[in-house]
Amino acid sequence: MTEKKSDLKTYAKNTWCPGCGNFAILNSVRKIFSEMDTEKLVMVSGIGCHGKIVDYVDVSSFYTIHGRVPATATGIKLANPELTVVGFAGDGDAYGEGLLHLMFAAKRNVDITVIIHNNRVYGLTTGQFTPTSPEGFKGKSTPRGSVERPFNPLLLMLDAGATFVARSYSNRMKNLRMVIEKGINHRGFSFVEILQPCYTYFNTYDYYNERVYEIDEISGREDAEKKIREWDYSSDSRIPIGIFYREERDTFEEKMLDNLIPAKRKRKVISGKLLEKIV
Ligand SMILES: Cc1ncc(C[n+]2csc(CCOP(=O)(O)OP(=O)(O)O)c2C)c(N)n1
Ligand code: SF4
Ligand SMILES: [Mg+2]
Repeated sequence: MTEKKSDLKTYAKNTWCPGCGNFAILNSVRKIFSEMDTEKLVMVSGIGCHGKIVDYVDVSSFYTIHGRVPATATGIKLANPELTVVGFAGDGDAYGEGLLHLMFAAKRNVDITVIIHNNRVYGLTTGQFTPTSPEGFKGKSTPRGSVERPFNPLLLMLDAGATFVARSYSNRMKNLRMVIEKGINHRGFSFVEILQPCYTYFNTYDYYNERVYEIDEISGREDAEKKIREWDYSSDSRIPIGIFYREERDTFEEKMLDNLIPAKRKRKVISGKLLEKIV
């Protein structure tokens, strides 16, 4: 049965700070999901302010442990490939605690989407630096400024084998919706990073508003890499947003499962007596 719900709001009280970039992501996601068959949708979230998004959208969801969004989403997709699985992870969550999970999901080309709420700070734990905080970032754990250079997650994803690599900015609503929608519709592993200012611990609105610009979709890996390298998460250069890379490739579950749907497989019913014997 096809199920469509109109606004997808829930009873949960929203506890994000006023001005948080997460609101724009939430609104886009609600709009996109309300056009889809919500019965076949599953949201998976990590731990952090971003993770609360699953409380605010009336769709089946799984609140997983820190950094394990790609692993949990992969498990759900493998159990039932008929589901559309969309993960929501933080930058600390996906690039810190769970980086290898993210890279292996990209390598396998599982047909899931992972949306990163990249505020470049640990928001929920009140302002520590993350792998994409700029050099010199002053926060709770780096009061004199971080001495580490950030890495570029889009480059990592391209190299790991993601077949859809995109970035958007929460303050560019049209682009945000377009990129998320195309990421979800892509067959294969979709990596969508959203620059999402944390109003309270790292207010980057002015910085992004001055630098962000939209690109036309790029064709070819070399040009994608060149464009991705334009901004290194520290420099004062312009910041491209849009779809950098898209490729068609067989998915992990297509190759592994050969049209089998494990969730629909008949299981042997264990009788009470047998169970007693086992126990
Ligand atoms: C294994 C593990 N380490 C640390 C924590 C504590 N912790 C909870 S949320 C969080 C930071 C989350 O930051 P991020 O993923 O960037 O999400 P944001 O709050 O910025 O949305 C940390 C370190 C935890 N829950 N589990
Ligand atoms: S701490 Fe930052 S990321 Fe978390 S809700 Fe507040 S503004 Fe948003
Ligand atoms: Mg964060």
